[in-house]
Amino acid sequence: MKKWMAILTAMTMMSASMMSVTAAEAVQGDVDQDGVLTGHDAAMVSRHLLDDSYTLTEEQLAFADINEDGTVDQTDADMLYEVQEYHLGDVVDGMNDPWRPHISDAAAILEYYAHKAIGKEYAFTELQKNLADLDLDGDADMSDAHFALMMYARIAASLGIAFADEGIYYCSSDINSPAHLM
Ligand SMILES: [Ca+2]
Ligand SMILES: [Ca+2]
Ligand SMILES: [Ca+2]
Ligand SMILES: [Ca+2]
Repeated sequence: MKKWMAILTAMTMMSASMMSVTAAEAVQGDVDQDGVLTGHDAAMVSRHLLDDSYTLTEEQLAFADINEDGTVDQTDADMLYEVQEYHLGDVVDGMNDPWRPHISDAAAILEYYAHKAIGKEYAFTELQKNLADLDLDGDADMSDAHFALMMYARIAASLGIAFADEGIYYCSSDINSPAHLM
């Protein structure tokens, strides 16, 4: 009987410690739940605030409140952008300061898309898949590669990604959007 109690107690303690590990791993601000605070998280919050056609889920909103003041607003988007470890589109090789994908990032997105199109695996991590999803539609494909190339071209022409300076951390092909990029 004592032995059973000991085993039960050990099991209870084990599951309790497993639960606390899970809780500790949940990082506030990690909206896409890939374990890293990135430009993708900042872009999701930014777009939620500025684009009526885009809404975060209740669970995502709970993570979006990075300063934990009970509301999700521009302060959260700005803070997330400040603390991000990787910029949106920076899928490979760094080169991410200021915010810009390099041509190697666009190439990696295209390779990922090409492999997926013919049903082959391509070794992108969850983090890379999120960073590759520049248009925030949940998948990395041609339109994301297009955005990455456009950003690269703008930087090459010294045009910059102006709207990032105005607290807008996503890009859009919608001509009426404040984040319009073409
Ligand atoms: Ca994240
Ligand atoms: Ca907040
Ligand atoms: Ca890069
Ligand atoms: Ca996409």
